[in-house]
Amino acid sequence: MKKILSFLAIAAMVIVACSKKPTPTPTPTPEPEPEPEPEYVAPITIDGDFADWAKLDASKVATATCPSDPKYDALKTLKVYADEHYIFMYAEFTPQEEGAPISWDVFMNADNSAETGGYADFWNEPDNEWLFEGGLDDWDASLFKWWGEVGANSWTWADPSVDHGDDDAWGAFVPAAGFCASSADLVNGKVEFSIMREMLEETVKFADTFTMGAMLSVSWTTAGVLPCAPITDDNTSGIAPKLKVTVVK
Ligand SMILES: [Ca+2]
Ligand SMILES: [Ca+2]
Repeated sequence: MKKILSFLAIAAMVIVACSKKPTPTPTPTPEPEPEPEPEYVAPITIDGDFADWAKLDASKVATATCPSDPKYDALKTLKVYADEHYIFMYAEFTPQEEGAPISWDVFMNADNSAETGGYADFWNEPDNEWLFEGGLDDWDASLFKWWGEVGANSWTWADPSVDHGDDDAWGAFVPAAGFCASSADLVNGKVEFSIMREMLEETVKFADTFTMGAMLSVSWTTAGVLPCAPITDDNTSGIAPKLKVTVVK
């Protein structure tokens, strides 16, 4: 009888122990922390210190250099680095006096299409739908739109049916508003530029690869052009294809 009672007592203890077994609380699956968007850091600062250019991946920098026997020799080197936020340019040119009146024109076939734009002149392709123009050492440039026939070669960068002047920024499609910048060392012939894409994103549509050419003028006279080719009997104007730039993403 005592054995039976002991057995019942043990059985009761087991039942109590089993009944007291805590129900495990399910561990909530942790929500994955969203990866923060990496903050964009501009690879080039427009500050007149050109050391940042040496830090770029050279394979992603489009470069044109002046050959021997060019038609215009003042522009020696043009480098372009484009990402989704900016178009950056670096140029070396014949040293100038402080305050020299130099202008910097950039002709862009931004959409990389011959179905839009015009103005070949120094280059092979009349497909530029945009011109950025401003003073080289303070390149708060204005944006001019191609108004001519597609593929025509003329200086038709404003509505030809309207008289233009200072009061309408000479017909600029987007007058200077801080979307372009530069920092120049005229005496040593070096300059860096930027175009802020965001301020023009509704206007200028850049293809992943686009083409462009640049012209440096002193006192409104062309002094340097890149890209360019050597003058030969077959190419007396040193005309070349424009520089092909691929946007780094
Ligand atoms: Ca810099
Ligand atoms: Ca075009």
